[in-house]
Amino acid sequence: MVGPSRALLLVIAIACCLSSSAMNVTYDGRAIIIDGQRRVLISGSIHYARSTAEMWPDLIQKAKEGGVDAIDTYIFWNAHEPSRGEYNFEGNLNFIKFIKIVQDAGLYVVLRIGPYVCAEWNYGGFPVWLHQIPGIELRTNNDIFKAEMQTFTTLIVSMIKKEKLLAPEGGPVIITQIENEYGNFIKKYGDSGKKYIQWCADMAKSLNVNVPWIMCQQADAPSPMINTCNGFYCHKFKPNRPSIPKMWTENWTGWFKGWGESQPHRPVEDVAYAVANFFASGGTFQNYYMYHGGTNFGRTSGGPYLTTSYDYDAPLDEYGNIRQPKWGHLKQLHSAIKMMEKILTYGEVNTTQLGNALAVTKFSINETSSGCFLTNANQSNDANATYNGNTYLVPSRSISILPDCEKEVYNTAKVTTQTSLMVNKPVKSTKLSWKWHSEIMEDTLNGKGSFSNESLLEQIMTTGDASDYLWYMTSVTLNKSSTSWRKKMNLRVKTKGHILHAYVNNRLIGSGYATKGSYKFDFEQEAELRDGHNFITLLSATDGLANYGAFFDLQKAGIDGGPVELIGNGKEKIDLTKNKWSYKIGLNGEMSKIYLPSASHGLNWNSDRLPINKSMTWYKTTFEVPDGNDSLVLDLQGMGKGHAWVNGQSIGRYWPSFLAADSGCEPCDYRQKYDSDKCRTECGMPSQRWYHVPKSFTTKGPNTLILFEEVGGDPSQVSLQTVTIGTVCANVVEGSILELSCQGSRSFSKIQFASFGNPEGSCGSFKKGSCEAPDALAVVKKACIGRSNCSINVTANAFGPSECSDLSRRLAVQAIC
Ligand SMILES: *[C@@H]1O[C@H](CO)[C@@H](O)[C@H](O)[C@H]1NC(C)=O
Ligand SMILES: *[C@@H]1O[C@H](CO)[C@@H](O)[C@H](O)[C@H]1NC(C)=O
Ligand SMILES: *[C@@H]1O[C@H](CO)[C@@H](O)[C@H](O)[C@H]1NC(C)=O
Ligand SMILES: *[C@@H]1O[C@H](CO)[C@@H](O)[C@H](O)[C@H]1NC(C)=O
Ligand SMILES: *[C@@H]1O[C@H](CO)[C@@H](O)[C@H](O)[C@H]1NC(C)=O
Ligand SMILES: *[C@@H]1O[C@H](CO)[C@@H](O)[C@H](O)[C@H]1NC(C)=O
Ligand SMILES: *[C@@H]1O[C@H](CO)[C@@H](O)[C@H](O)[C@H]1NC(C)=O
Ligand SMILES: *[C@@H]1O[C@H](CO)[C@@H](O)[C@H](O)[C@H]1NC(C)=O
Ligand SMILES: *[C@@H]1O[C@H](CO)[C@@H](O)[C@H](O)[C@H]1NC(C)=O
Ligand SMILES: *[C@@H]1O[C@H](CO)[C@@H](O)[C@H](O)[C@H]1NC(C)=O
Ligand SMILES: *[C@@H]1O[C@H](CO)[C@@H](O)[C@H](O)[C@H]1NC(C)=O
Ligand SMILES: CC(=O)N[C@H]1CO[C@H](CO)[C@@H](O)[C@@H]1O
Repeated sequence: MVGPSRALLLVIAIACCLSSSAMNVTYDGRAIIIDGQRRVLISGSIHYARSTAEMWPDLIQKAKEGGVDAIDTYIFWNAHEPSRGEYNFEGNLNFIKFIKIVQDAGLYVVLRIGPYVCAEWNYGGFPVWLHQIPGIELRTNNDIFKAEMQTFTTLIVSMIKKEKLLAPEGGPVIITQIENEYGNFIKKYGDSGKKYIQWCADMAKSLNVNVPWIMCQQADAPSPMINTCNGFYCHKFKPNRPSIPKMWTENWTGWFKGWGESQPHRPVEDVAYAVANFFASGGTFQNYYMYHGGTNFGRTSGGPYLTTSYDYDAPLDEYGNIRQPKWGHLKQLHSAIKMMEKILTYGEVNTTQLGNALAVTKFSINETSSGCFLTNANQSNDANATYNGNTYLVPSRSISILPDCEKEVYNTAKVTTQTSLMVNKPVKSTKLSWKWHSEIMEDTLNGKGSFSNESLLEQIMTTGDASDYLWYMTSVTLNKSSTSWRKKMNLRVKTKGHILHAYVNNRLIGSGYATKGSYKFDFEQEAELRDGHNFITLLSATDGLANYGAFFDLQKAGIDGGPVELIGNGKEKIDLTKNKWSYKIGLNGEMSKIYLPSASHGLNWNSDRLPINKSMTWYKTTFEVPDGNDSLVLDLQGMGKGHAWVNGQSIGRYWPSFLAADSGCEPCDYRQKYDSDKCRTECGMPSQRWYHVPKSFTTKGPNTLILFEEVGGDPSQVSLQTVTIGTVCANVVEGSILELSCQGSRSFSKIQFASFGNPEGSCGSFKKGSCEAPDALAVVKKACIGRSNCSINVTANAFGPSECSDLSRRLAVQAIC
């Protein structure tokens, strides 16, 4: 065996000591200070549990290339401690490994321990067993809760200390967070809330992490906790003491989505404006929430009624692909801001109003070292700003960055990054062949449960969230000679949600769920009864537990107290509320894990006459994965509501039959102040049609896909698809360098449009303007066809003579990868 060479050893030694050199992280009123230097820090949220461990290196690398300095993540308590004292830090819950990958990439980590995290995550990250401890009250001055919170927080801190992941020990963790957005509701918790937040601060401090602790949305955060801002805009935010920096922990790059909602988008011009405005107004740390949103695998989505996709319209899409122009336009912004790091953190600031909502903000250290932001806050008018003898075109509601107060290197509304349109393509030769199996319900439809109670129980307390499903069963006996109206009565159920299926005498009579804005609803449906014994079986399902709001943890689910009544003849009533009720938690198929490929071997799956629109049915098929690196998705159009597994691993709940409302998709203008209802697309479409299948869930050989369909669907419409880059567009002004890329292995195959002059329209609908140079198409073809990326210097003489010399000329290109 040959030992490593001396040179190699030297390299290893350097690598070791560079990556493990201790850092001193403090702060003052201006910025986070690392080793004595005030810093401008750009951070991006990537939640390890919302992707797979195999995806992490690529996501983090793309974040780094996007100009991010730090990765921010929450810690998900209920994922790590599913039962009290039983921990799971494996697979995509191995947050230590995640932090080490971030460290290896040379980035910092912002660790938001919470352990309440909100995050549209099931129950805000709390384990449901916490709620079941007698005497406990969550997020308030309750000793039982505080003891549990301290135990878990201490465990996490001890794990990162053991691995020397805190900055002073040579690790990447520079900031830690306790609690989360408690300030939004502290008043509701009264005096106990104040005591609790003081306790949080003291407890956190006692953990001696020796990096700054933050509390977001907590105006009264006790020293030394730094209060930080969350929101779409944070330029007006002021920290609660002059000795702490202005930090923005959640800048929402987009928004999350509920079942039945259209697709949210936040225009990149608006994100960039908000970020530039934040730095122009003295901010020095900002985090994108999310930089990569990812997927709520399993039953991890919060709720009720939040989709499995947590894409968030983030710079990296759900599958980890670069979303353009968002990623690239923000990358350019980061580089412009970074050019001014010293000036922004040490300079004096002076803002001068130029009229008409136009202003210049100048940061200067001395006569020769200064940087400027030119802000046009006017929402309707572009402006020619004259400053220091130069004129700058500042579009409506945008900010230009002049790192030397002279040369504009960036404007938030002048997007020069390419637009990439992703396309989903069915994988050829994957006609799926299905087998099926009905959920076995002989027990529950005949009233046989596993325990009983005299009252209608609350669902979450009863199931401990071991399953989405709880069966409520009772019976009613009709006397012989019942009058005819007694044979047709309406079953009426008052439920706290989230979904209800009602069976009478083995027959499904109907289903219901709450419409937008609520989770409670009343169910009423006609039921046919018979003389003698009648079985009433109600299946209640949750769809993600509440994660946000004061006392969200007390939000109830299920039939909880009812009433459950039979109404006949308009007014006659049989009240079943006080009946003896029998219960069963979960589905038989779920409890026997028939979604595991191994477990399903022994089962007698039917392969004949594939049932369509049949509720409570398991479907099974196999598929092969195509070669290549394109993301894989399942198109579940045609299915109703249920859950999907690939090779036994959950890819989440599905509900494509839940359509978004038809209205609310008005054209989007970045100049109007953004809120999450603006800039929606896909109105009237399934709120989630495509479901991510991570590559690491699949193998080379046949893969097993199992669906549990709750309400009825048509699996013959299901297909496996790849997500790849389709059309790429760009529209840049003369004097720029046009860069186009297929963002992967593919090459440009076709240039659909190229015009240098005054082209009109946008990606997908470009048109020639009144004039153009003759050679544009030929030049672009020559530069790009057959290449995976190309760059063109957009100058007048590159494209031949043109008659539009007195216009400001642009090159518009549309190409196919
Ligand atoms: C860390 O930096 C602060 C101020 O920047 C300084 O007061 C302190 O002594 C430093 N601590 C160490 C351990 O170097
Ligand atoms: C701020 O800038 C304006 C315009 O350049 C100048 O008149 C003013 O004196 C400056 N104020 C300070 C405090 O430097
Ligand atoms: C925006 O510009 C228009 C046209 O110059 C002007 O009428 C309007 O008052 C400006 N708005 C603001 C907020 O300055
Ligand atoms: C101005 O500040 C910069 C940055 O701190 C420094 O490099 C430069 O020497 C200073 N110039 C003068 C004239 O003081
Ligand atoms: C800015 O100046 C240019 C060149 O003089 C002119 O063409 C353009 O219309 C002006 N734009 C605005 C908004 O005033
Ligand atoms: C019924 O449920 C309640 C609430 O969980 C419980 O306190 C009670 O002991 C139960 N009754 C029986 C007979 O199990
Ligand atoms: C059936 O008759 C019995 C005895 O008369 C009575 O107690 C019971 O309430 C009746 N059931 C219904 C559903 O009316
Ligand atoms: C299944 O249900 C859908 C929606 O209710 C309906 O449009 C479709 O015709 C049904 N298909 C079959 C085969 O019954
Ligand atoms: C897939 O990606 C890997 C790593 O980026 C690369 O080495 C490989 O060539 C790619 N394969 C294909 C088929 O594009
Ligand atoms: C651009 O393509 C060339 C080959 O055509 C390749 O060597 C280079 O790595 C690519 N650059 C990027 C950023 O993808
Ligand atoms: C682009 O072309 C201009 C004019 O010919 C030239 O001055 C400039 O250096 C070129 N830029 C690059 C990156 O090639
Ligand atoms: C106040 C508010 O809306 N907070 C939200 C901020 O964004 C995070 C992540 O999307 C949510 O968890 C909070 O509810």
